[in-house]
Amino acid sequence: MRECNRTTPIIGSHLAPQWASQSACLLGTVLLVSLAGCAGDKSILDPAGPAARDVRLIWWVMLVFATLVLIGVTVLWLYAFKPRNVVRTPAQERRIARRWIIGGGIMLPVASIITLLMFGVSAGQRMLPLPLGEPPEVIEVIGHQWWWEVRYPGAQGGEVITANQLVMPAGEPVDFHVSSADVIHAFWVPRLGGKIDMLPGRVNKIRLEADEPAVFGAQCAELCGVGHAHMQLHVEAVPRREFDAWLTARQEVVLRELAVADATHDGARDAFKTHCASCHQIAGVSQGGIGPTLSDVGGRAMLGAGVIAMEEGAVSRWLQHHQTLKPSNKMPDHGDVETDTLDALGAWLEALSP
Ligand code: HEC
Ligand SMILES: [Cu+2]
Repeated sequence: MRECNRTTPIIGSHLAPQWASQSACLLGTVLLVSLAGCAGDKSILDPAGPAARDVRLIWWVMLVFATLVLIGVTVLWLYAFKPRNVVRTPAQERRIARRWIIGGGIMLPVASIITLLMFGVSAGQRMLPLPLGEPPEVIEVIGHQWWWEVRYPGAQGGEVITANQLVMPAGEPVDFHVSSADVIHAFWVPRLGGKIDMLPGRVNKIRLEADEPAVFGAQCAELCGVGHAHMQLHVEAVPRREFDAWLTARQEVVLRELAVADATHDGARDAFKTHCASCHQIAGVSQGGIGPTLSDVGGRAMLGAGVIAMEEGAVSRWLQHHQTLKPSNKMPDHGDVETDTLDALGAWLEALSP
């Protein structure tokens, strides 16, 4: 930062006021900081699938194009200030003005937009769920304030429903059918492709593919209320065989068995029926549909749509502090439930891991 405060002339010694060097430094700092966004599990600049590579190409094309336009406009703007001693007739003035309007105001934007459209349309085409020889896996994602419901209607042995985690097969296209249970959300896995709006009462479709098994970050990309920033989704692409096994482990019959098998959790199950069953579904125990299903909650990587990592004691911690961890989320505070009961509930729910 010391460098930044020096009044090093940048443009030309007598022309460079202090603000010029300072703004250059500020710009440099902003650019450096934004470079930090180039890596990581939510970076569009680090694509992990065909659709995302198209998005990155558009990003670079637009960056280069916009930079050229900026330079061009700046040069013209400086040129306009050049002192000159020409006298023109009003007719000449009008002709020059007309040229600028037609060239700079009509032809330049039309050419720019057509060039960008050529890239945009071909990239968009690739994300469309067009018919394929072999129909792809369909995964339904439904946005809720502020969590994700994920359904696998094509699973062998019956539909599988989970929440706040998305497991998909790697190395093959997957069609995502997205919608919303309340307000508008947007489904976005930056390393796999473009975002798509999740609208109540409508199903939007996007085709994404992960080249290889990996874990990706995803984020709701449409401001949907106070919990919007805390609406993240853990996405995991796994080999096809692992994916099928994962689904089999989440069949209703398996989950039912899991939920009622262990007699040491009888107390927790009863407490659940009293305090939680109206909002949460657990196979074989309850049918509540307001909050995320908890049938397989112990197997999730994160709780609260990305708020805390799942580890021993995490569910109990969530139950006691969820309004601090994720302010204003739609689960009521459990201040009226004894801490011991919440601990017992936590231990039972963590055991629900197929
Ligand atoms: C009024 C409805 C309601 C009641 C009652 C309720 N919950 Fe919730 N619960 C929710 C909602 C909504 C969420 C999602 C919060 C979020 O992440 O924004 C949630 C989230 C959770 C989660 C996190 C799941 C995940 O994948 O992130 C757990 C665990 C949980 N609830 C357990 C319980 C337990 C145990 C009880 C009873 C003591 C309970 N809930 C009572 C509505 C409710
Ligand atoms: Cu949102």
